[in-house]
Amino acid sequence: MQKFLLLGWTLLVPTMSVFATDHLDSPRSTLDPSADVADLFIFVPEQNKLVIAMDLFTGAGLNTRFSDAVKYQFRIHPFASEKEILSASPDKDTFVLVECTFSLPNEKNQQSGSCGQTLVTNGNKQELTKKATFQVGDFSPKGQFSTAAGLREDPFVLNGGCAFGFDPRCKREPNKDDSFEGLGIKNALNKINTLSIVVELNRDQITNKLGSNLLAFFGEIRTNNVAEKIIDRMGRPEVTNFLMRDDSTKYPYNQESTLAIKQSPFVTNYLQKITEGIFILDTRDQADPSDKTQFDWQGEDLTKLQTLLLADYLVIDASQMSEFSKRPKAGYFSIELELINQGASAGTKKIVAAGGRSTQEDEIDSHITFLINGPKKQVARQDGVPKADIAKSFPYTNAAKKDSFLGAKQ
Ligand SMILES: [Ca+2]
Ligand SMILES: [Ca+2]
Ligand SMILES: [Ca+2]
Repeated sequence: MQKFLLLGWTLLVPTMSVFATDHLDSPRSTLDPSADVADLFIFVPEQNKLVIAMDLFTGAGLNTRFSDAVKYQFRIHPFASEKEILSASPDKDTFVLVECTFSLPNEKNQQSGSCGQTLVTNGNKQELTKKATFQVGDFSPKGQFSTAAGLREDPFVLNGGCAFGFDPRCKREPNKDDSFEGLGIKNALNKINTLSIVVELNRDQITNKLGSNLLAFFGEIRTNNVAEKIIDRMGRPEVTNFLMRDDSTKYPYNQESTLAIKQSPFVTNYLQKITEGIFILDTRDQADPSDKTQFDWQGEDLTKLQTLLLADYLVIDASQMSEFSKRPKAGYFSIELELINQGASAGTKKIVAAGGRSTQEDEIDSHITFLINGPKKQVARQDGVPKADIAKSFPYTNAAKKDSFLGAKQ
């Protein structure tokens, strides 16, 4: 019996670990999944709105609540120009901090939350808006600075077998679009809920205060005390679970300071793991995966890709509307790819891509497309799971599934 239970657990754990883009990847957050960032979003749904959102606790039950022991933080730093995007050097000393905290749930398991917005300039803080307070679970829009948090359906869709190619049905041809229609490829996150925090910011206020439309964005979970120790952090999707993979690398990486990563004593190890992860996907469309001459990521392009992935934040041009596209051309990594393809002239031309990452986007498709294809190939890559329709207005995600397979047990 015990053997059977152990087998069940070892089968479950690897499956859970690919359930979301940053899930179960730091020791503290593994013990307290409500302090585990699973996904992060930033997008411009309409003029003068900048939406930021964070998902936590993939597989949350109907009674799961936020932690009252941590601060949920969003950080938005400006880039002076396109050049600083490629060199991974946003302004470290000026940023907008959106910080959310939650009360201890009462005897009826009700919980309230509050989010504040601050401009930080060389350590000086200026409140941008009065703190928003709300009841967890109330997702009604509230006008300017709409803020909500609670259980939602996970907007992330994935089939790992097709994304990574260990399902033989999903063999990829080098120069042909993937077509896995009719194969019955299933979403591994079907009926999974997450805890979600969503905040609608005044875009013009943010970009005016920061003096730029080009923004770096990341989320952090910090202890709710003066030490403010980082428990988990996230910027780009899949850096830890898909690129780094092993816990001995993911755990310290998740507790690093995002903008000081180049100074980390472990930076060589992080880069080595990221590079191994790049080639696992890049070789997926090769006849001979060991033939290095067939790699699509080579030379200077590869160096730029390594620098950008290590700089673990999302990049957005907030002057542009985010295209709610199901095809990966306008969302995640689109600005970075455009800059890589500009080669030596990078940073001298205005970029066309909008960047960011919206809840509408099929992130896995974006992710495997640029890693398998390299910077040049124009082939549509996918994992065979189409993105479901996601709400296009506040709170930009769908209501929680009441029949989630993890149910109301947590
Ligand atoms: Ca995480
Ligand atoms: Ca390739
Ligand atoms: Ca997909």
